[in-house]
Amino acid sequence: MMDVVTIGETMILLEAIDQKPLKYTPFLTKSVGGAESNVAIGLSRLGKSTRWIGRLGNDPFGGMITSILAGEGVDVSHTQRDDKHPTAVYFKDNFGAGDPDIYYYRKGSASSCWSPEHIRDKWFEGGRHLHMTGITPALGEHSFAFTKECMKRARAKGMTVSFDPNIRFKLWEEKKARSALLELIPLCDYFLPGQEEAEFLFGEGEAKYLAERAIQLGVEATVIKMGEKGSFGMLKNGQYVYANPVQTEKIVDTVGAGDAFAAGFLSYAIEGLTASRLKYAMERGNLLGSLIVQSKGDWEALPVIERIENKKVIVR
Ligand code: KDG
Repeated sequence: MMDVVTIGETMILLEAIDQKPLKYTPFLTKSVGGAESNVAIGLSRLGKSTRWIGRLGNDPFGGMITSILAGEGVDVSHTQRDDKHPTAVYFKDNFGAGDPDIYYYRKGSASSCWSPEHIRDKWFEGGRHLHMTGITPALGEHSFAFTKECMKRARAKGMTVSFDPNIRFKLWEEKKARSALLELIPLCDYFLPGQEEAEFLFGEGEAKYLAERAIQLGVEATVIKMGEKGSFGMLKNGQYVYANPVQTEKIVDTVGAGDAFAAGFLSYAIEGLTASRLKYAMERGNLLGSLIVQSKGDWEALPVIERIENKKVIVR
């Protein structure tokens, strides 16, 4: 049994080692980042079995990504390598206040060529839950059809599905993004937008209104992530709960906060949700979100289970 399967693009991440802006720094450090693999690592560190499926170039960067993920205990055995298209790269400029600026070099990458013909039934074999995000449908010409088909196939195999819209306006136009995401939401069980993303999709409103709109689209549960205000969750039967935020001492890098939330949330949600379990799941999501923003890196600071259960502080 594989607890969680995630599918998406993981890239090489380059950012300054020093405190200088990207334009001036002579020193870059090389790491990896990808919304879906960040979630897989988070869940693996919480003791869940995870599989990440990506399409990478047949280059040293693809090799670096699979090595790191395998080292984190994530199954990468179904990941595809492409001889003709490279592994994507992105730069993070974390200079100054607020969210870092992101620069993508991913057009024509191996994952942006994804289409439904690449899907294999064995990806879902023994899987319990599939997690995908709105980054994948934004990548290329056929990647919307690819995402839709993955979600449908997982459900046909009896898996539950979660979907984080992860809207990246650098990757697609607003109109296209809205209509595509609204078409994908009904194919998931757990929908996990940030408040701004939910407002982009459903119009401005309070968290309760936004959650009701998602539930009307047929999902089992939805959680509206509100950053420093915590999170608001609703079940299909209309029961709703609020989870307090976890105080953060300092915010260093906000990239990966949503993925950390998803990992914490799913570590409970994959066992099924009642109102009280929904609250626990959201509290764990809030905790992981607050931990990840306090240091550099999209996933490196994700905790191992012993750490959050207060047994011992262990950093892998
Ligand atoms: O959610 C964090 C991701 O945005 C980051 O790891 C890189 O996948 C990424 C993307 O597409 O921005």
